[in-house]
Amino acid sequence: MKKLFARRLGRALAVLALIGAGTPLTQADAATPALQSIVPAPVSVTPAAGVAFPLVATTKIVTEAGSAPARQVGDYLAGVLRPSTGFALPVSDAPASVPSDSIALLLSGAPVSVGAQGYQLVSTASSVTVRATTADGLFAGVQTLRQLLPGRVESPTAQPGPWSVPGATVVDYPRFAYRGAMLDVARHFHPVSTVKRYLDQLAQYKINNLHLHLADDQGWRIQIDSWPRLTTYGGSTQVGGGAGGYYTKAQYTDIVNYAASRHITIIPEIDMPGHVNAALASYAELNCNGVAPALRTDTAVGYSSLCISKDVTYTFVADVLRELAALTPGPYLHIGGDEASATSQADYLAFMNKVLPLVAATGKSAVGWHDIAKASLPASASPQFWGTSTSDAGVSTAVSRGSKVILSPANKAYLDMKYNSSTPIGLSWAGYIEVQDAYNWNPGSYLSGVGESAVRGVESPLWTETVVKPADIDYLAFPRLAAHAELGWSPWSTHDWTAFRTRLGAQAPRWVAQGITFYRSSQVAWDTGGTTNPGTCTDPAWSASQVYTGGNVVSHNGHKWTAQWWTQGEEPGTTGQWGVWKDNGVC
Ligand code: NGO
Repeated sequence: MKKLFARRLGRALAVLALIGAGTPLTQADAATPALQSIVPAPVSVTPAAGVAFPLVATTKIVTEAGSAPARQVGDYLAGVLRPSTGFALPVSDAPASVPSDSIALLLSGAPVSVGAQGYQLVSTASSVTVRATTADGLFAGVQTLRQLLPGRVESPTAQPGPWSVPGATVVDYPRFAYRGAMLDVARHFHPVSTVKRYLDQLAQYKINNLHLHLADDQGWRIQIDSWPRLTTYGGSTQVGGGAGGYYTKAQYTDIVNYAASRHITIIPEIDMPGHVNAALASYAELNCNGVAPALRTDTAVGYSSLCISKDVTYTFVADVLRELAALTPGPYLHIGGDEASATSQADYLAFMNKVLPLVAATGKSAVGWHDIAKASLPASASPQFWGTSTSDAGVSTAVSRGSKVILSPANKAYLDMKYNSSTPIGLSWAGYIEVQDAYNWNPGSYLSGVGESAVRGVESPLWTETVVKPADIDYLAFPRLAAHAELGWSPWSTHDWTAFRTRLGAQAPRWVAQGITFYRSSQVAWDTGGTTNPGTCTDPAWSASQVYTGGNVVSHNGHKWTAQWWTQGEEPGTTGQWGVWKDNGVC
Protein backbone atom coordinates (compact mmCIF):
# COMPACT_ATOMS: atom_id res chain seq x y z
CA MET A 1 0.00 0.00 0.00
CA LYS A 2 2.81 2.34 1.03
CA LYS A 3 4.72 1.38 -2.10
CA LEU A 4 1.69 2.03 -4.28
CA PHE A 5 1.20 5.44 -2.71
CA ALA A 6 4.86 6.30 -3.24
CA ARG A 7 4.58 5.25 -6.86
CA ARG A 8 1.47 7.37 -7.42
CA LEU A 9 3.08 10.31 -5.67
CA GLY A 10 6.21 9.93 -7.77
CA ARG A 11 4.12 9.81 -10.91
CA ALA A 12 2.21 12.96 -9.96
CA LEU A 13 5.44 14.76 -9.10
CA ALA A 14 7.00 13.87 -12.42
CA VAL A 15 4.00 15.13 -14.35
CA LEU A 16 3.99 18.30 -12.27
CA ALA A 17 7.67 18.72 -12.99
CA LEU A 18 7.03 18.74 -16.70
CA ILE A 19 4.03 21.03 -16.46
CA GLY A 20 5.87 23.36 -14.09
CA ALA A 21 8.58 23.99 -16.64
CA GLY A 22 6.01 25.23 -19.08
CA THR A 23 6.82 22.40 -21.46
CA PRO A 24 3.80 21.23 -23.44
CA LEU A 25 3.06 17.62 -22.63
CA THR A 26 2.31 15.09 -25.32
CA GLN A 27 -0.17 12.39 -24.40
CA ALA A 28 2.58 9.80 -24.24
CA ASP A 29 4.66 11.91 -21.86
CA ALA A 30 1.69 12.19 -19.54
CA ALA A 31 0.81 8.51 -19.84
CA THR A 32 4.26 7.20 -18.95
CA PRO A 33 6.17 9.65 -16.81
CA ALA A 34 9.74 9.09 -17.76
CA LEU A 35 11.13 8.94 -14.23
CA GLN A 36 8.89 5.96 -13.46
CA SER A 37 9.68 4.15 -16.68
CA ILE A 38 13.41 3.46 -16.53
CA VAL A 39 14.51 -0.10 -17.29
CA PRO A 40 16.47 -1.43 -15.52
CA ALA A 41 15.06 0.28 -12.42
CA PRO A 42 17.65 2.62 -10.88
CA VAL A 43 18.79 2.38 -7.27
CA SER A 44 17.24 5.74 -6.45
CA VAL A 45 15.30 8.44 -8.27
CA THR A 46 14.40 11.73 -6.58
CA PRO A 47 12.17 13.94 -8.74
CA ALA A 48 12.72 17.70 -8.60
CA ALA A 49 9.23 19.14 -8.58
CA GLY A 50 8.52 21.84 -11.09
CA VAL A 51 11.82 21.44 -12.93
CA ALA A 52 12.65 20.21 -16.43
CA PHE A 53 15.64 20.54 -18.74
CA PRO A 54 14.68 21.58 -22.25
CA LEU A 55 16.85 19.99 -24.95
CA VAL A 56 16.92 22.62 -27.68
CA ALA A 57 18.76 23.55 -30.87
CA THR A 58 21.52 25.34 -28.94
CA THR A 59 22.15 22.57 -26.39
CA LYS A 60 25.74 21.39 -26.22
CA ILE A 61 27.43 18.32 -24.81
CA VAL A 62 30.53 18.86 -22.68
CA THR A 63 32.75 16.04 -21.49
CA GLU A 64 35.50 15.68 -18.87
CA ALA A 65 38.36 17.84 -20.14
CA GLY A 66 41.23 15.80 -21.53
CA SER A 67 39.50 12.42 -21.22
CA ALA A 68 39.27 10.54 -24.52
CA PRO A 69 36.95 7.84 -23.07
CA ALA A 70 34.54 10.52 -21.75
CA ARG A 71 34.66 12.29 -25.12
CA GLN A 72 33.74 9.00 -26.84
CA VAL A 73 30.67 8.68 -24.62
CA GLY A 74 29.73 12.27 -25.50
CA ASP A 75 30.11 11.54 -29.22
CA TYR A 76 27.99 8.40 -28.82
CA LEU A 77 25.25 10.39 -27.07
CA ALA A 78 25.31 13.04 -29.79
CA GLY A 79 25.06 10.24 -32.37
CA VAL A 80 21.92 8.92 -30.66
CA LEU A 81 20.20 12.31 -30.30
CA ARG A 82 21.06 14.09 -33.56
CA PRO A 83 18.94 12.15 -36.10
CA SER A 84 15.63 12.53 -34.26
CA THR A 85 16.10 16.04 -32.82
CA GLY A 86 17.87 17.48 -35.83
CA PHE A 87 20.06 19.48 -33.40
CA ALA A 88 23.81 19.98 -33.91
CA LEU A 89 24.72 19.02 -30.32
CA PRO A 90 28.41 19.91 -30.53
CA VAL A 91 30.71 17.96 -28.18
CA SER A 92 33.62 19.74 -26.48
CA ASP A 93 35.78 19.68 -23.35
CA ALA A 94 33.92 20.76 -20.22
CA PRO A 95 35.04 24.08 -18.68
CA ALA A 96 35.64 24.36 -14.93
CA SER A 97 31.95 24.80 -14.19
CA VAL A 98 29.07 23.26 -16.07
CA PRO A 99 27.68 25.80 -18.57
CA SER A 100 23.96 26.39 -18.90
CA ASP A 101 22.05 24.72 -21.73
CA SER A 102 24.40 21.74 -21.65
CA ILE A 103 24.63 18.03 -20.98
CA ALA A 104 27.82 17.40 -19.01
CA LEU A 105 29.56 14.03 -18.72
CA LEU A 106 32.12 14.30 -15.92
CA LEU A 107 34.57 11.96 -14.23
CA SER A 108 34.58 13.76 -10.90
CA GLY A 109 32.22 14.41 -8.04
CA ALA A 110 30.15 11.21 -8.20
CA PRO A 111 29.03 9.76 -4.85
CA VAL A 112 31.31 6.93 -3.70
CA SER A 113 28.35 4.54 -3.77
CA VAL A 114 28.25 4.48 -7.59
CA GLY A 115 31.45 2.42 -7.71
CA ALA A 116 33.13 1.52 -11.00
CA GLN A 117 30.02 1.06 -13.16
CA GLY A 118 27.43 3.41 -11.67
CA TYR A 119 26.64 7.09 -12.11
CA GLN A 120 24.79 10.03 -10.72
CA LEU A 121 22.51 12.03 -13.03
CA VAL A 122 21.24 15.44 -11.98
CA SER A 123 18.86 17.28 -14.28
CA THR A 124 17.94 20.89 -13.58
CA ALA A 125 16.35 23.63 -15.64
CA SER A 126 19.73 24.57 -17.09
CA SER A 127 21.73 21.34 -17.42
CA VAL A 128 21.91 17.59 -17.16
CA THR A 129 25.07 16.46 -15.38
CA VAL A 130 26.16 12.85 -15.35
CA ARG A 131 29.01 12.06 -12.97
CA ALA A 132 30.85 8.76 -12.67
CA THR A 133 34.26 7.41 -11.78
CA THR A 134 34.75 5.69 -15.16
CA ALA A 135 33.56 6.03 -18.74
CA ASP A 136 31.57 2.80 -18.15
CA GLY A 137 29.58 4.70 -15.54
CA LEU A 138 29.06 7.69 -17.84
CA PHE A 139 27.85 5.34 -20.56
CA ALA A 140 25.33 3.77 -18.17
CA GLY A 141 24.13 7.25 -17.20
CA VAL A 142 23.68 8.14 -20.85
CA GLN A 143 21.40 5.09 -21.29
CA THR A 144 19.24 6.41 -18.46
CA LEU A 145 19.21 9.89 -20.01
CA ARG A 146 17.91 8.42 -23.28
CA GLN A 147 15.00 6.91 -21.41
CA LEU A 148 14.18 10.25 -19.78
CA LEU A 149 13.43 11.64 -23.24
CA PRO A 150 10.31 10.65 -25.20
CA GLY A 151 10.57 7.33 -27.08
CA ARG A 152 10.56 9.03 -30.47
CA VAL A 153 14.04 10.34 -29.68
CA GLU A 154 15.21 6.87 -30.78
CA SER A 155 13.94 7.40 -34.31
CA PRO A 156 16.51 7.46 -37.12
CA THR A 157 14.59 10.33 -38.76
CA ALA A 158 13.69 13.87 -37.63
CA GLN A 159 10.81 13.98 -35.16
CA PRO A 160 8.75 16.84 -33.73
CA GLY A 161 9.84 18.24 -30.35
CA PRO A 162 9.65 19.56 -27.79
CA TRP A 163 12.33 17.55 -25.99
CA SER A 164 12.43 17.74 -22.25
CA VAL A 165 14.19 15.85 -19.45
CA PRO A 166 12.31 15.83 -16.12
CA GLY A 167 14.21 17.36 -13.23
CA ALA A 168 15.64 14.72 -10.91
CA THR A 169 18.60 13.23 -9.15
CA VAL A 170 19.29 9.62 -10.06
CA VAL A 171 21.93 7.63 -8.19
CA ASP A 172 22.45 4.24 -9.72
CA TYR A 173 24.83 1.28 -9.83
CA PRO A 174 24.55 -2.43 -10.70
CA ARG A 175 23.71 -5.33 -8.45
CA PHE A 176 26.05 -7.62 -10.42
CA ALA A 177 29.19 -6.54 -12.27
CA TYR A 178 28.43 -8.98 -15.11
CA ARG A 179 25.29 -8.59 -17.23
CA GLY A 180 25.45 -10.78 -20.29
CA ALA A 181 23.78 -11.99 -23.43
CA MET A 182 24.83 -14.84 -25.70
CA LEU A 183 24.31 -15.16 -29.43
CA ASP A 184 24.81 -18.51 -31.15
CA VAL A 185 26.35 -17.67 -34.52
CA ALA A 186 27.18 -21.34 -35.20
CA ARG A 187 23.75 -22.91 -35.80
CA HIS A 188 22.77 -20.05 -38.07
CA PHE A 189 25.51 -17.66 -39.03
CA HIS A 190 24.75 -14.02 -38.28
CA PRO A 191 26.77 -11.37 -40.12
CA VAL A 192 28.71 -8.54 -38.50
CA SER A 193 25.88 -6.06 -39.13
CA THR A 194 23.42 -8.22 -37.16
CA VAL A 195 25.84 -8.55 -34.25
CA LYS A 196 26.35 -4.77 -34.20
CA ARG A 197 22.60 -4.21 -34.21
CA TYR A 198 22.29 -6.56 -31.23
CA LEU A 199 25.14 -4.79 -29.43
CA ASP A 200 23.28 -1.49 -29.79
CA GLN A 201 20.18 -3.06 -28.31
CA LEU A 202 22.07 -4.65 -25.41
CA ALA A 203 23.85 -1.43 -24.51
CA GLN A 204 20.55 0.37 -23.94
CA TYR A 205 19.72 -1.98 -21.11
CA LYS A 206 23.16 -1.72 -19.48
CA ILE A 207 24.26 -5.21 -20.56
CA ASN A 208 28.05 -5.24 -20.63
CA ASN A 209 29.05 -8.68 -21.99
CA LEU A 210 28.21 -10.43 -25.26
CA HIS A 211 29.21 -14.08 -25.40
CA LEU A 212 29.49 -15.37 -28.97
CA HIS A 213 29.03 -19.12 -29.47
CA LEU A 214 31.52 -19.38 -32.33
CA ALA A 215 31.69 -23.11 -33.06
CA ASP A 216 29.34 -26.05 -32.92
CA ASP A 217 28.55 -29.22 -34.84
CA GLN A 218 27.04 -27.30 -37.75
CA GLY A 219 29.69 -24.66 -38.28
CA TRP A 220 32.97 -23.00 -37.26
CA ARG A 221 32.71 -19.21 -37.45
CA ILE A 222 36.08 -17.66 -36.52
CA GLN A 223 39.19 -17.63 -38.66
CA ILE A 224 42.08 -19.56 -37.09
CA ASP A 225 45.26 -19.08 -39.14
CA SER A 226 46.97 -22.26 -37.97
CA TRP A 227 43.94 -24.41 -38.89
CA PRO A 228 42.46 -22.65 -41.93
CA ARG A 229 40.05 -25.37 -43.03
CA LEU A 230 38.02 -24.83 -39.85
CA THR A 231 36.37 -21.89 -41.58
CA THR A 232 36.89 -22.47 -45.31
CA TYR A 233 35.31 -25.92 -45.01
CA GLY A 234 33.89 -26.12 -41.47
CA GLY A 235 32.18 -22.74 -41.82
CA SER A 236 30.58 -23.50 -45.17
CA THR A 237 27.15 -24.56 -43.98
CA GLN A 238 24.63 -24.20 -41.14
CA VAL A 239 21.41 -25.68 -39.75
CA GLY A 240 19.11 -26.46 -42.64
CA GLY A 241 21.97 -26.51 -45.15
CA GLY A 242 22.39 -22.81 -45.96
CA ALA A 243 25.71 -21.25 -46.92
CA GLY A 244 26.86 -20.55 -43.34
CA GLY A 245 29.77 -18.16 -43.10
CA TYR A 246 32.49 -17.03 -40.74
CA TYR A 247 34.23 -13.92 -39.41
CA THR A 248 37.70 -13.12 -40.67
CA LYS A 249 40.00 -11.87 -37.93
CA ALA A 250 39.50 -8.31 -39.23
CA GLN A 251 35.73 -8.67 -39.06
CA TYR A 252 35.89 -10.18 -35.59
CA THR A 253 38.12 -7.32 -34.43
CA ASP A 254 35.58 -4.91 -35.88
CA ILE A 255 32.92 -6.57 -33.68
CA VAL A 256 35.19 -6.42 -30.61
CA ASN A 257 35.91 -2.72 -31.21
CA TYR A 258 32.28 -1.86 -31.87
CA ALA A 259 31.35 -3.67 -28.66
CA ALA A 260 34.02 -1.71 -26.76
CA SER A 261 32.50 1.53 -28.04
CA ARG A 262 29.25 0.33 -26.43
CA HIS A 263 31.14 -0.63 -23.23
CA ILE A 264 30.50 -4.30 -23.94
CA THR A 265 33.11 -7.06 -23.65
CA ILE A 266 33.03 -9.88 -26.19
CA ILE A 267 33.47 -13.38 -24.75
CA PRO A 268 34.38 -15.91 -27.44
CA GLU A 269 33.26 -19.52 -27.02
CA ILE A 270 34.69 -22.58 -28.71
CA ASP A 271 32.65 -25.52 -27.48
CA MET A 272 34.67 -28.64 -26.59
CA PRO A 273 35.16 -31.60 -26.27
CA GLY A 274 31.62 -32.12 -27.70
CA HIS A 275 29.73 -30.03 -30.25
CA VAL A 276 32.77 -30.26 -32.54
CA ASN A 277 31.56 -31.93 -35.72
CA ALA A 278 32.53 -28.95 -37.89
CA ALA A 279 36.14 -29.23 -36.65
CA LEU A 280 36.21 -33.03 -37.00
CA ALA A 281 34.87 -32.71 -40.55
CA SER A 282 37.57 -30.17 -41.40
CA TYR A 283 40.58 -32.17 -40.12
CA ALA A 284 40.70 -35.97 -40.28
CA GLU A 285 43.59 -36.11 -37.78
CA LEU A 286 41.36 -34.76 -35.00
CA ASN A 287 39.30 -37.98 -35.16
CA CYS A 288 40.38 -41.07 -33.19
CA ASN A 289 39.86 -43.20 -36.31
CA GLY A 290 41.59 -40.68 -38.58
CA VAL A 291 38.50 -40.36 -40.77
CA ALA A 292 36.72 -37.02 -41.18
CA PRO A 293 32.93 -37.23 -40.83
CA ALA A 294 30.63 -35.33 -43.18
CA LEU A 295 29.48 -31.82 -42.37
CA ARG A 296 26.16 -31.83 -40.49
CA THR A 297 23.22 -29.46 -40.85
CA ASP A 298 20.72 -31.18 -38.52
CA THR A 299 20.15 -30.22 -34.88
CA ALA A 300 21.07 -33.47 -33.11
CA VAL A 301 23.36 -33.06 -30.09
CA GLY A 302 25.79 -35.23 -28.14
CA TYR A 303 27.31 -37.27 -30.98
CA SER A 304 30.71 -35.61 -31.58
CA SER A 305 33.89 -35.58 -29.47
CA LEU A 306 37.47 -34.50 -29.87
CA CYS A 307 39.88 -37.45 -29.57
CA ILE A 308 40.94 -37.27 -25.93
CA SER A 309 43.93 -39.61 -26.27
CA LYS A 310 45.67 -37.92 -29.20
CA ASP A 311 48.40 -35.30 -28.67
CA VAL A 312 47.29 -33.40 -31.76
CA THR A 313 44.02 -32.60 -29.95
CA TYR A 314 45.91 -30.45 -27.43
CA THR A 315 48.07 -28.84 -30.10
CA PHE A 316 44.80 -27.92 -31.82
CA VAL A 317 43.17 -26.60 -28.65
CA ALA A 318 46.27 -24.63 -27.65
CA ASP A 319 46.50 -23.06 -31.13
CA VAL A 320 42.85 -22.11 -31.15
CA LEU A 321 42.93 -20.66 -27.63
CA ARG A 322 46.13 -18.72 -28.36
CA GLU A 323 44.71 -17.13 -31.51
CA LEU A 324 41.40 -16.45 -29.82
CA ALA A 325 43.08 -14.84 -26.79
CA ALA A 326 45.03 -12.57 -29.14
CA LEU A 327 41.71 -11.30 -30.52
CA THR A 328 40.21 -10.85 -27.05
CA PRO A 329 40.85 -7.79 -24.88
CA GLY A 330 38.39 -9.11 -22.27
CA PRO A 331 39.37 -11.43 -19.40
CA TYR A 332 37.41 -14.55 -20.43
CA LEU A 333 37.60 -17.45 -22.87
CA HIS A 334 34.55 -19.73 -22.91
CA ILE A 335 35.33 -23.41 -23.52
CA GLY A 336 31.78 -24.79 -23.73
CA GLY A 337 31.97 -28.23 -22.16
CA ASP A 338 28.24 -28.99 -22.37
CA GLU A 339 26.50 -32.16 -23.49
CA ALA A 340 29.66 -34.16 -24.09
CA SER A 341 27.68 -37.40 -24.26
CA ALA A 342 30.06 -38.90 -26.81
CA THR A 343 32.97 -38.50 -24.36
CA SER A 344 33.30 -40.87 -21.40
CA GLN A 345 33.31 -39.35 -17.93
CA ALA A 346 36.97 -40.28 -17.42
CA ASP A 347 37.93 -38.82 -20.79
CA TYR A 348 35.97 -35.63 -20.04
CA LEU A 349 37.88 -35.11 -16.80
CA ALA A 350 41.22 -35.91 -18.47
CA PHE A 351 40.39 -33.43 -21.22
CA MET A 352 39.41 -30.61 -18.83
CA ASN A 353 42.47 -31.23 -16.68
CA LYS A 354 44.62 -30.56 -19.74
CA VAL A 355 42.58 -27.75 -21.25
CA LEU A 356 41.99 -25.58 -18.14
CA PRO A 357 45.78 -24.95 -17.83
CA LEU A 358 45.89 -24.15 -21.56
CA VAL A 359 43.34 -21.38 -20.94
CA ALA A 360 45.38 -20.12 -17.99
CA ALA A 361 48.48 -20.08 -20.22
CA THR A 362 46.80 -17.50 -22.45
CA GLY A 363 46.37 -15.20 -19.44
CA LYS A 364 42.57 -15.50 -19.55
CA SER A 365 40.05 -17.01 -17.15
CA ALA A 366 37.88 -19.92 -18.24
CA VAL A 367 34.11 -19.87 -18.46
CA GLY A 368 32.23 -23.04 -19.37
CA TRP A 369 28.70 -24.40 -19.28
CA HIS A 370 28.22 -25.78 -15.78
CA ASP A 371 29.04 -29.31 -16.92
CA ILE A 372 32.71 -28.25 -16.52
CA ALA A 373 32.17 -28.25 -12.75
CA LYS A 374 32.45 -32.06 -12.93
CA ALA A 375 36.19 -31.34 -13.16
CA SER A 376 37.95 -29.63 -10.29
CA LEU A 377 38.01 -26.01 -11.30
CA PRO A 378 40.47 -23.27 -10.37
CA ALA A 379 38.75 -20.44 -8.47
CA SER A 380 39.20 -18.21 -11.52
CA ALA A 381 36.93 -20.44 -13.65
CA SER A 382 33.23 -19.63 -13.85
CA PRO A 383 30.60 -22.31 -14.42
CA GLN A 384 27.61 -21.00 -16.37
CA PHE A 385 24.49 -22.69 -15.00
CA TRP A 386 22.04 -23.67 -17.74
CA GLY A 387 19.99 -26.33 -15.94
CA THR A 388 16.29 -26.37 -15.18
CA SER A 389 16.57 -27.39 -11.51
CA THR A 390 17.65 -25.19 -8.64
CA SER A 391 20.63 -27.16 -7.45
CA ASP A 392 23.76 -28.65 -8.93
CA ALA A 393 26.36 -30.48 -6.87
CA GLY A 394 29.25 -29.58 -9.20
CA VAL A 395 28.35 -25.89 -9.15
CA SER A 396 28.04 -25.68 -5.37
CA THR A 397 31.38 -27.49 -4.98
CA ALA A 398 32.99 -25.03 -7.42
CA VAL A 399 31.54 -22.16 -5.37
CA SER A 400 32.96 -23.61 -2.16
CA ARG A 401 36.35 -23.59 -3.91
CA GLY A 402 35.98 -19.90 -4.79
CA SER A 403 34.41 -19.90 -8.26
CA LYS A 404 31.75 -17.38 -9.22
CA VAL A 405 28.74 -18.50 -11.21
CA ILE A 406 27.01 -17.04 -14.26
CA LEU A 407 23.30 -17.76 -14.12
CA SER A 408 21.44 -18.74 -17.28
CA PRO A 409 18.79 -21.19 -16.03
CA ALA A 410 17.27 -22.55 -19.24
CA ASN A 411 13.67 -22.32 -18.02
CA LYS A 412 14.09 -18.63 -17.11
CA ALA A 413 16.93 -17.13 -19.10
CA TYR A 414 16.98 -18.96 -22.46
CA LEU A 415 15.76 -16.50 -25.05
CA ASP A 416 15.30 -19.30 -27.58
CA MET A 417 12.45 -20.88 -25.60
CA LYS A 418 8.99 -20.12 -27.00
CA TYR A 419 6.73 -17.75 -25.10
CA ASN A 420 3.76 -20.10 -25.48
CA SER A 421 2.53 -22.94 -27.68
CA SER A 422 1.76 -20.66 -30.60
CA THR A 423 5.12 -18.87 -30.74
CA PRO A 424 6.21 -19.48 -34.33
CA ILE A 425 9.95 -19.87 -33.72
CA GLY A 426 12.02 -21.12 -30.82
CA LEU A 427 12.33 -24.35 -28.88
CA SER A 428 10.43 -25.62 -25.86
CA TRP A 429 12.58 -28.33 -24.24
CA ALA A 430 12.97 -26.19 -21.09
CA GLY A 431 9.32 -25.08 -21.16
CA TYR A 432 7.58 -21.93 -22.34
CA ILE A 433 8.93 -18.67 -20.96
CA GLU A 434 6.46 -15.78 -20.84
CA VAL A 435 7.71 -12.35 -19.81
CA GLN A 436 6.65 -12.82 -16.20
CA ASP A 437 8.52 -16.16 -16.03
CA ALA A 438 11.63 -14.48 -17.39
CA TYR A 439 11.34 -11.79 -14.71
CA ASN A 440 10.21 -13.67 -11.62
CA TRP A 441 13.31 -15.26 -10.13
CA ASN A 442 16.03 -14.00 -7.86
CA PRO A 443 19.56 -14.63 -9.13
CA GLY A 444 20.98 -14.06 -5.64
CA SER A 445 19.10 -17.00 -4.10
CA TYR A 446 18.17 -19.15 -7.09
CA LEU A 447 20.67 -22.00 -6.84
CA SER A 448 21.26 -23.82 -3.60
CA GLY A 449 24.74 -23.18 -2.28
CA VAL A 450 25.13 -20.16 -4.57
CA GLY A 451 24.45 -16.98 -2.61
CA GLU A 452 24.48 -13.42 -3.87
CA SER A 453 28.23 -12.99 -3.46
CA ALA A 454 28.95 -16.17 -5.46
CA VAL A 455 27.03 -14.87 -8.48
CA ARG A 456 29.10 -13.15 -11.14
CA GLY A 457 25.94 -12.20 -12.97
CA VAL A 458 23.06 -13.11 -15.24
CA GLU A 459 23.29 -14.02 -18.92
CA SER A 460 20.54 -14.51 -21.52
CA PRO A 461 21.54 -17.10 -24.15
CA LEU A 462 19.97 -17.01 -27.59
CA TRP A 463 20.56 -20.31 -29.39
CA THR A 464 19.77 -20.11 -33.07
CA GLU A 465 18.53 -23.48 -34.32
CA THR A 466 15.34 -21.61 -35.41
CA VAL A 467 16.68 -18.07 -35.53
CA VAL A 468 17.59 -16.94 -39.02
CA LYS A 469 17.20 -13.18 -39.39
CA PRO A 470 17.40 -10.02 -37.25
CA ALA A 471 13.61 -9.91 -36.84
CA ASP A 472 13.78 -13.39 -35.27
CA ILE A 473 16.35 -12.14 -32.76
CA ASP A 474 14.15 -9.12 -31.97
CA TYR A 475 11.10 -11.27 -31.44
CA LEU A 476 12.70 -13.71 -29.01
CA ALA A 477 14.92 -11.21 -27.19
CA PHE A 478 12.36 -8.45 -26.72
CA PRO A 479 10.92 -8.03 -24.20
CA ARG A 480 12.55 -10.84 -22.18
CA LEU A 481 16.06 -9.43 -22.51
CA ALA A 482 14.91 -6.29 -20.69
CA ALA A 483 13.57 -8.46 -17.85
CA HIS A 484 16.92 -10.21 -17.48
CA ALA A 485 18.78 -6.91 -17.73
CA GLU A 486 16.76 -5.68 -14.77
CA LEU A 487 17.55 -8.83 -12.76
CA GLY A 488 21.24 -8.22 -13.40
CA TRP A 489 21.31 -4.50 -12.68
CA SER A 490 18.56 -3.43 -10.28
CA PRO A 491 18.55 -3.96 -6.52
CA TRP A 492 16.21 -6.76 -5.46
CA SER A 493 14.29 -4.20 -3.37
CA THR A 494 12.93 -2.73 -6.63
CA HIS A 495 11.69 -6.11 -7.89
CA ASP A 496 7.96 -5.85 -8.48
CA TRP A 497 6.18 -7.45 -11.42
CA THR A 498 3.30 -4.97 -11.43
CA ALA A 499 5.63 -1.99 -11.57
CA PHE A 500 7.93 -3.73 -14.04
CA ARG A 501 5.23 -4.54 -16.56
CA THR A 502 4.25 -0.86 -16.61
CA ARG A 503 7.85 0.26 -17.07
CA LEU A 504 8.34 -2.40 -19.73
CA GLY A 505 5.21 -1.28 -21.55
CA ALA A 506 6.66 2.23 -21.66
CA GLN A 507 9.60 0.91 -23.71
CA ALA A 508 7.35 0.16 -26.67
CA PRO A 509 7.61 3.56 -28.39
CA ARG A 510 11.41 3.26 -28.22
CA TRP A 511 11.38 -0.19 -29.80
CA VAL A 512 8.94 0.92 -32.47
CA ALA A 513 11.15 3.93 -33.25
CA GLN A 514 14.19 1.64 -33.47
CA GLY A 515 12.45 -0.87 -35.70
CA ILE A 516 12.62 -3.68 -33.10
CA THR A 517 9.93 -6.23 -33.94
CA PHE A 518 9.19 -7.28 -30.38
CA TYR A 519 6.73 -9.80 -29.01
CA ARG A 520 3.68 -7.90 -27.78
CA SER A 521 2.97 -10.09 -24.81
CA SER A 522 -0.54 -9.70 -23.48
CA GLN A 523 0.98 -9.68 -19.98
CA VAL A 524 2.23 -6.16 -20.62
CA ALA A 525 0.25 -2.94 -21.04
CA TRP A 526 2.17 -1.58 -24.02
CA ASP A 527 2.33 2.17 -24.34
CA THR A 528 0.92 2.74 -27.77
CA GLY A 529 0.53 6.48 -27.39
CA GLY A 530 3.12 8.95 -28.48
CA THR A 531 3.73 10.73 -31.69
CA THR A 532 6.26 8.45 -33.35
CA ASN A 533 3.73 7.63 -35.99
CA PRO A 534 1.00 10.21 -35.69
CA GLY A 535 -2.41 9.11 -36.89
CA THR A 536 -5.21 7.14 -35.42
CA CYS A 537 -6.39 3.58 -35.46
CA THR A 538 -9.68 4.02 -37.24
CA ASP A 539 -10.46 0.33 -37.69
CA PRO A 540 -12.69 -1.27 -35.05
CA ALA A 541 -10.91 -2.36 -31.90
CA TRP A 542 -10.14 -6.08 -31.66
CA SER A 543 -12.49 -7.94 -29.38
CA ALA A 544 -11.71 -11.29 -27.79
CA SER A 545 -15.23 -12.62 -28.23
CA GLN A 546 -15.73 -11.61 -31.86
CA VAL A 547 -15.29 -14.08 -34.72
CA TYR A 548 -13.04 -12.83 -37.54
CA THR A 549 -12.36 -14.30 -40.96
CA GLY A 550 -9.56 -13.77 -43.47
CA GLY A 551 -9.34 -10.13 -44.59
CA ASN A 552 -11.01 -8.58 -41.50
CA VAL A 553 -9.04 -5.56 -40.25
CA VAL A 554 -8.86 -4.41 -36.61
CA SER A 555 -6.93 -1.97 -34.42
CA HIS A 556 -5.09 -3.28 -31.38
CA ASN A 557 -2.23 -1.92 -29.28
CA GLY A 558 -1.78 0.96 -31.69
CA HIS A 559 -1.29 -1.36 -34.67
CA LYS A 560 -3.49 -2.25 -37.59
CA TRP A 561 -3.95 -6.02 -38.07
CA THR A 562 -5.44 -8.16 -40.82
CA ALA A 563 -6.81 -11.63 -40.08
CA GLN A 564 -5.33 -14.29 -42.36
CA TRP A 565 -7.98 -16.87 -41.61
CA TRP A 566 -10.84 -17.68 -39.20
CA THR A 567 -10.01 -16.77 -35.63
CA GLN A 568 -11.62 -16.05 -32.29
CA GLY A 569 -9.97 -15.08 -29.03
CA GLU A 570 -6.42 -14.98 -30.40
CA GLU A 571 -4.95 -11.62 -29.48
CA PRO A 572 -3.18 -9.78 -32.32
CA GLY A 573 0.54 -9.60 -31.71
CA THR A 574 0.80 -12.53 -29.35
CA THR A 575 1.96 -14.74 -32.18
CA GLY A 576 3.82 -11.96 -33.98
CA GLN A 577 3.78 -11.41 -37.68
CA TRP A 578 3.72 -15.15 -38.31
CA GLY A 579 0.42 -15.79 -36.59
CA VAL A 580 -3.13 -15.47 -37.70
CA TRP A 581 -2.98 -11.68 -37.45
CA LYS A 582 -0.77 -9.93 -39.99
CA ASP A 583 0.77 -6.78 -38.53
CA ASN A 584 0.26 -3.83 -40.87
CA GLY A 585 2.27 -1.52 -38.68
CA VAL A 586 1.59 1.36 -36.32
CA CYS A 587 -1.47 3.47 -37.00
C1 NGO B 1 21.38 -26.48 -24.74
C2 NGO B 1 22.49 -27.02 -25.62
C3 NGO B 1 22.64 -26.23 -26.91
C4 NGO B 1 21.28 -25.98 -27.55
C5 NGO B 1 20.38 -25.28 -26.55
C6 NGO B 1 19.02 -25.02 -27.13
C7 NGO B 1 23.36 -25.87 -23.89
C8 NGO B 1 24.30 -25.27 -22.95
N1 NGO B 1 23.63 -26.82 -24.76
O1 NGO B 1 22.09 -25.48 -23.96
O2 NGO B 1 23.48 -26.94 -27.80
O3 NGO B 1 21.46 -25.17 -28.70
O4 NGO B 1 20.23 -26.02 -25.37
O5 NGO B 1 18.15 -24.41 -26.23
